[in-house]
Amino acid sequence: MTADNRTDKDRQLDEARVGFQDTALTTDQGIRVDDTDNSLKVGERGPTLMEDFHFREKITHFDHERIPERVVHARGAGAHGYFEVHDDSLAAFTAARFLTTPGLRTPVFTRFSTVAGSRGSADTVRDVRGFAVKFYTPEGNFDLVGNNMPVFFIQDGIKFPDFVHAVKPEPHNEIPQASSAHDTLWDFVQLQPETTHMMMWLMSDRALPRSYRMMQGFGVHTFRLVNAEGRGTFVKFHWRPKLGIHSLVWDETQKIAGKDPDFNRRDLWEAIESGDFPEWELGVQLVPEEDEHAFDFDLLDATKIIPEEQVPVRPVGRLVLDRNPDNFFAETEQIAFHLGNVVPGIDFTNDPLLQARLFSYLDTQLIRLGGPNFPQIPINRPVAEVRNHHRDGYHQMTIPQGQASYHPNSLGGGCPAVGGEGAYTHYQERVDGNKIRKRSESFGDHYSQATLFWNSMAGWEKEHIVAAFRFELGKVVHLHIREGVVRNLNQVDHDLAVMVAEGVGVEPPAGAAVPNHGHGSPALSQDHDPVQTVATRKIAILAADGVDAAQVEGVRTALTTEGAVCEVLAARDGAVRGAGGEQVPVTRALNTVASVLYDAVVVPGGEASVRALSEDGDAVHFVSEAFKHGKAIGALGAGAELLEAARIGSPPEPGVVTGAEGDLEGFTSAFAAAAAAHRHPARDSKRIPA
Ligand code: HDE
Repeated sequence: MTADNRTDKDRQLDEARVGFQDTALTTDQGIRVDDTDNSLKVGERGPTLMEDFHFREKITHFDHERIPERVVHARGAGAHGYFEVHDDSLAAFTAARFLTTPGLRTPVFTRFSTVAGSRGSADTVRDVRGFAVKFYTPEGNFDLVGNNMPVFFIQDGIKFPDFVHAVKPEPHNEIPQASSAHDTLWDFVQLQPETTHMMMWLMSDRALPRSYRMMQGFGVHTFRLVNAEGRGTFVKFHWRPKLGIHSLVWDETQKIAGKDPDFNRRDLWEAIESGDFPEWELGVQLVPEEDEHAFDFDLLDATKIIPEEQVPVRPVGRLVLDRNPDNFFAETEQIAFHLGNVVPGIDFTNDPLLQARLFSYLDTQLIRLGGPNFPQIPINRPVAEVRNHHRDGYHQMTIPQGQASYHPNSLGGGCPAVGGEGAYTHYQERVDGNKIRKRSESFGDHYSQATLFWNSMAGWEKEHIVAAFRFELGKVVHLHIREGVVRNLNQVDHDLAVMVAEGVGVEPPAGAAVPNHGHGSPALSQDHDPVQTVATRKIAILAADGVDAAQVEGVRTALTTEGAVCEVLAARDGAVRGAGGEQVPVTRALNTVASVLYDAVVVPGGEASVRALSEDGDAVHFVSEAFKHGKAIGALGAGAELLEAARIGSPPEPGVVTGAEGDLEGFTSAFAAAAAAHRHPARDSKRIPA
């Protein structure tokens, strides 16, 4: 971030930032320390003395370094940035200034997360991803605490502890870590059919994002916008990534979890460090209040989407993440999101999941961050002024002046004053009813939208969903649980249920429970209108001594110009010798990486190089595995021999691009197009032993 586009939040954080350049080591009391490597002892070999205050302070602080991890969404990564609205057209619907003031740059901090795994778990597990954005608006903080899937597992928040207990590692042996493939989760799922729609999303590739920068975000619930006249409009929030929506494949994710458990976190960090600032478009679906009951589902039911074909997503503004945190704990770990943080112009609905969340976030943060003053932690502080009568508590960081800490008061001149311009007023909604523990009948259909999702998938997406169900249920020990899930799936689609049943040793259902309604929503498919670009894609160039240095350079220059990130990989680090004796610098040694960490691979020519690579099991495996995962593979001239060694040269397969020695330009443009397509699922890859 350059000096002139610093946000108000950034300037505020300066007050808390501490540098260490050219400083001396001190105790917490500011006393300079003469030795931090040897404790104070009686004699050189003697016992340590209690009076060694530096030793005691150092150890005590260390002993207390850990705070509880988040009960869900413990594993996350975050970044600073800003939000800018395109125009003032939402002013008819909301009074929120950050949504209606063009030119206003609202600082944000965004945290992405997995849900089930603990803080040290791998990034690429099958899971929902959290997508939480804190907007530091001039009217106070607004938190949009969403996920990368538009629906949720349950309809009423009172079920949340049950759901989370079921998905987390099992209580007797704390197995498995960060995985839904176990008995308790699927037991809950089979008995709680409202989970069906979300389970379709979770079994789809949406649960395996290639990058946080390439996933959608959703507010999930129906919220309410309220305009200056107090008129309400229902709203669903959407985030759309500029780089398109792209996923990994399951085999790849499992391998990445070992090769680089920080894969998504690293990707976000590196993109921002290299100036490829991740960007999303905020969109809204607006529903007039009079249309509340115009749908065949309930707007208050968080297991339902509003199909985009029914209510289009209207673009609102852009979110850009352009600065990594200075300190993970101080910022990413201590940030506290809360659905209840709203600004004038945004309000809630009676969605019972939303209502429960309104209680939970503040409650959990009181224990996680150790008391009621956590809003004073730098990353949580609003840029708007904070003045109230809250006092005392652990870690009070301000020095409230004056005698009056109550309202009304005369001793403080009546201040801080209540009301006035910009004060939040709750939307006035008339509600009548008896107290009752009951689910509304309008929440009763658990299958139609699961079917809608299934019907909307491309062929390869359906294959991945079936494979995911087979994998997950294959890990479930109790047969009756597998059977229960298949029974539910037969309510979604008969073919789906049969395909899953056949893979997991369950008797396939004889006939459809209900006929498939046949409707789809094209926008739900990742195949729908995909964004195709090589920008920020990681491309491996395999080389050994004797490589054609001009080709390496030509490929690298062409792809880098289009925004790709190219790395030369060889058996050893340093450099390889080009065919003409040139030094070709190596970015990484093959033993430190793997094909799963790249989006595409190129094998340049140079006979000696290709011969050496063809005899190197790691290089051959690299190419085979990239093929298996549907990645673009390019070979120039003699490079094609490595494809033969990997058994993928012929017959021609989608996304495998070969080029003649002299046709660098034709090759790079065909290869770039293949890499931009992200993956080529229509390949015969089952035969590949990788
Ligand atoms: Fe959360 N959720 N949640 N959740 N949630 C938390 O708050 C909860 C739900 C979401 O990066 C917790 O500070 C309940 C839906 C995100 O810090 C906790 C229910 C959606 C994050 C909590 C839900 C979310 C959380 C744990 C059902 C998507 C991480 C630590 C009624 C719209 C935010 C914390 C971050 C975190 C409760 C359901 C998103 C326990 C009770 C639906 C992105 O308060």
